[in-house]
Amino acid sequence: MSHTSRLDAVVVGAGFAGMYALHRLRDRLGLHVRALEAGRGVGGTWYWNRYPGARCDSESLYYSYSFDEDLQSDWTWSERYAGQPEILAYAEHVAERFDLYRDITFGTRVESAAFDGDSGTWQVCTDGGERIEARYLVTAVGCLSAPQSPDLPGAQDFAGRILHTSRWPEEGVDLDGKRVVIVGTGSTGIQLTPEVAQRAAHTTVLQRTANFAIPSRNRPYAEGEFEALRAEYPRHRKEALASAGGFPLPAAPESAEGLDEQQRRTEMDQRWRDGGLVFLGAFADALFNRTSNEAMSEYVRERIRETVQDPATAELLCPDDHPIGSKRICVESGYHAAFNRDDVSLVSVRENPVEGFTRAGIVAGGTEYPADVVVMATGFDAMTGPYLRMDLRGRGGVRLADRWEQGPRTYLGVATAEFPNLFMLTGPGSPSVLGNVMVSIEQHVEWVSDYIAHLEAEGVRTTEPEASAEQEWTDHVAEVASFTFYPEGGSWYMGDNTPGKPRTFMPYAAGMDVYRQRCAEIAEQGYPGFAHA
Ligand code: NA7
Repeated sequence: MSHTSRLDAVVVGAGFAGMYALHRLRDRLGLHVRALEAGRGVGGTWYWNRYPGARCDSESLYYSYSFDEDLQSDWTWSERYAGQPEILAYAEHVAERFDLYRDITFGTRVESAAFDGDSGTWQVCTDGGERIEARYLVTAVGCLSAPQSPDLPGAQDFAGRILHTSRWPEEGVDLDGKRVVIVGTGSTGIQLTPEVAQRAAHTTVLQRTANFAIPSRNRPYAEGEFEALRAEYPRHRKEALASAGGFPLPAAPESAEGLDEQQRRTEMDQRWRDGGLVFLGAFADALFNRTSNEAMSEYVRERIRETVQDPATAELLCPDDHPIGSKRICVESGYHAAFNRDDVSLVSVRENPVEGFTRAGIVAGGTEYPADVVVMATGFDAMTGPYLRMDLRGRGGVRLADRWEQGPRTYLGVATAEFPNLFMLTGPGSPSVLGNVMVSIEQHVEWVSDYIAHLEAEGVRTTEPEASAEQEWTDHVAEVASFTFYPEGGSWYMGDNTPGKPRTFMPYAAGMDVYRQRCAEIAEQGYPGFAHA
């Protein structure tokens, strides 16, 4: 039976963005707030992505909330790059510590939300039949939360199990002695493969595009090591805030141009030894200078050839169709080396696409690959997917799907015209996915909640971006991307991985530091670009 609840704000999602938004709006602003979460627990990405090997590619030191001194000084990370169980435990710890559970409704998906102009409220409908009326709608739906798999015929005939990595069962999957086929070699497939290889009788990886992957150099912190780092949190946090990607990079030469072979090599060796995403910072112009980018791309290919014993397999693993960094760079722990095992094979499906299932396995290019388990590590309808899978309607019933038909349009990535009092956290047009998302999340939540406090204080009933401000920001996001190699990537950043999706670069590529500064100026100037009613 349906009933209507009345709130000040609905937060959609209880991942790191939703949890902090709930805390801030409820405990700082004193609003009546509830978070609605499709999962049965908090953690968002880290709740859903339980596949073996799931791990953060931002360092633990920077991948946590900084807003509460006691919280950050109490929590101890055990590894340089935290794994999914530890991050999920952290999310649960935060939820308990800030008493968030009492205002989160789990197992509840928002099916639609429509703005009612007469009452100036959002009418939110859930799959449980609940209707909620709220003045503010805050979407904390994540950027990579709408999983996608190719629509392949024959799935119902397949005798084995088909899994998507982001819907990995909580109780785990028995892979021991099984024949496993993995489809997809993005960050997820690259993390998953060495873990599966250790357990399966045979692992077959179906690769459409070879990706650049940098060794993580993950390791447990030595005794006292994290405590020593933690003691310097003020400095680390400050450096993270001042950086473009939400974590500091060692100083780098401006360009590979002008450096001789040995100098280039020294820079890249150092970063290769450090591991992780810092490799991309070897030359400051890596994302817009061909010489720098090609030097780095070739360096990675050389390392792959050194690691992988079979030359044909090594060549297949060498990315050759996009500049390094134009697709999200991957961080690996034993991925390339896994192909030295006799029980792991790599198949290129670039020319021989995956076609469908038979009773015994999966077929690509006319060849059947027998399997007990097929894992789709095929990614997400990124950034806009979570929005467009809800039926969102703004003023006068306008559909978000129609407004965004040619690609997402936002002002600062947090709001979109004709959708009053809708605030998006890590929305398209924000820099969140181009680095350490935690830093973006805190900035978004604080900026949005400060803005809501301002609206409340001024007695403003509704706000939405002016069409011209939205246009300017949308053009600016595209223009910044056009100076980089990002549009060449064939990536989820561009919507390339989702059939029928318009091709636009969705994140803001000027850097989190630049973005933060711009948002701060807008707040200081009294929020120009927003129309208040
Ligand atoms: P990604 O990075 O989108 O990777 C998905 C992979 O799946 C990628 O290798 C795709 O190849 C491949 N794919 C997708 N559809 C197919 C079909 N039909 N056939 C063969 N291969 C296919 O998703 P991830 O989950 O790995 O990572 C997402 C983000 O999470 C990551 O960037 C980090 O930020 C964390 P393609 O490259 O499109 O040719």
